[in-house]
Amino acid sequence: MRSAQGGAHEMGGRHISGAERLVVLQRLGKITQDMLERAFSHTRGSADFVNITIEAVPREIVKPVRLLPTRTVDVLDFTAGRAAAKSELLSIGVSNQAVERGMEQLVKLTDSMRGAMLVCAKTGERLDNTGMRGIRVSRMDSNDEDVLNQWMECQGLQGIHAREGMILATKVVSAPGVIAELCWSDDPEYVTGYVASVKGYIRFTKLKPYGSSLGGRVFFIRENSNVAELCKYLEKQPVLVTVPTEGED
Ligand code: WAQ
Ligand code: MG
Ligand code: MG
Ligand code: MG
Repeated sequence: MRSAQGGAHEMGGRHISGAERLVVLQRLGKITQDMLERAFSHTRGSADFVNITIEAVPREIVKPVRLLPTRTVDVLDFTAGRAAAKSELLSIGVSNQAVERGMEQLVKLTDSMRGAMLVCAKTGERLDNTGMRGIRVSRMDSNDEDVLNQWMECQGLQGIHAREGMILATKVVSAPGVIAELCWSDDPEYVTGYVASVKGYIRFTKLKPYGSSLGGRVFFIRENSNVAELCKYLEKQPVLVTVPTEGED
């Protein structure tokens, strides 16, 4: 689902929200209904354009991927949060120049993108050519909603933002060539963001000022990656995120 205000995205409408699920046929009605409600009662404003696309996915091509381990870092304010996020990115192996340029490209956005920016983890150069649209990751979900809810409760996590963030980040980090992701929401009330990599999903309690409608995502990509292959994986490869059961993690 993608929704906008002031007409469709491609007609210059302002991005309101998006969501993607991977579910069994029986849940389609309920989930479509939930998506509609979300589009019309979003904190970024009410949508006047909604596009819902439904496609069948052959079960054989669905790839299971284990949920990233999660940790939360409490920070005083967004300045401290961004500094801590930068340190985390450096420790993962993103170059200093790429961290600075990647963060700068996110901070200087004046409007919401629908998708993410692909940025070279060495030079910080933008690698996709989708401008303000960005690359939208799709076809991912948890393999068992109840198990995920239980797991989140045990971790002291709650809410749709964390849930969707973890699922998206787990798929993104599993993609060929992705080294790390940096994200904060464009929903004005949601200030917690994260850095994800094979090391885990690291949440920082503040990565932007409260009330700001500016957010986005940067995927840091290994130098010389095949960008077309990567985009195909991010946009098309169905992924079901599995929650580690006791004794496994
Ligand atoms: N694919 C690529 N980029 C996306 C996608 C997607 N499926 N969904 C959102 N984005 C980009 C896009 O530029 C949005 O404007 C931006 O990210 C923010 O999206 O508590 O809610 O859905 O664990 O507002 C982080 C959760 C929540 C932290 C992030 O982002 C936590 C969030 P939002
Ligand atoms: Mg979202
Ligand atoms: Mg990877
Ligand atoms: Mg949003």
